[in-house]
Amino acid sequence: MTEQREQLAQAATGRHQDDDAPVAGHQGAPRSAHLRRSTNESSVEVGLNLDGSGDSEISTGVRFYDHMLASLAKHSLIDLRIQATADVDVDAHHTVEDVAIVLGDAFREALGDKRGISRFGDATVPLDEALVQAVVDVAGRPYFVHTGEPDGQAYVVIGGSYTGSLTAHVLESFAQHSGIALHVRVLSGRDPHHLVEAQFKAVARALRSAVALDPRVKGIPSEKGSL
Ligand SMILES: [Mn+2]
Repeated sequence: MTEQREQLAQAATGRHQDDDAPVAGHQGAPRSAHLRRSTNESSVEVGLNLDGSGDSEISTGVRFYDHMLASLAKHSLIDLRIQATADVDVDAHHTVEDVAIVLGDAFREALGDKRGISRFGDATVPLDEALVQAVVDVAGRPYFVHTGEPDGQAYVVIGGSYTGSLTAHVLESFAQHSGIALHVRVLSGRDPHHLVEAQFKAVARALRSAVALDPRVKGIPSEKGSL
């Protein structure tokens, strides 16, 4: 399998500076990334701005996934531009996974050295009967814990092509490639659509807190000195 990733643009601020140097956001430059990845199975392009307002323009060929990614953008305040073409005639799986991979790579790229960020985020979000808690540590060490989906959720098909098992797969791929520790606990819920959407919204709100620039944070928020 060939893989080509091209970095088209990046926010080139806030890196290789002293710990007390101003962070990117404080200088007014957006923390952003634009990545492209092509394989024999998919072609994915992601533009991302952490300092956005939740705008999105998303086309993956899997409409329910578009809906989830738009929700992720809206509630994280991260602007997202995602274009993907893939073998959806085979299955939605490659599309969904590969978009999550590039999204994670773009997220990590946009964060740079993580200077000035809050680092942790914790959100509990309801969607009618569904309730989900997401906790994030933008630690540079990938980890994913996923609990609580009701029996059968993994096997439901939503919108004709999105299989329930993809939710955990997306979140794990994103955590691995963005370098975050991500815990997602489904606390309650019944409707398959709500169960997925509440997870994306909870993750969005946790990410929003974690990547927020805190003016009281001096440099990189780690005793170790790097994340
Ligand atoms: Mn919905």
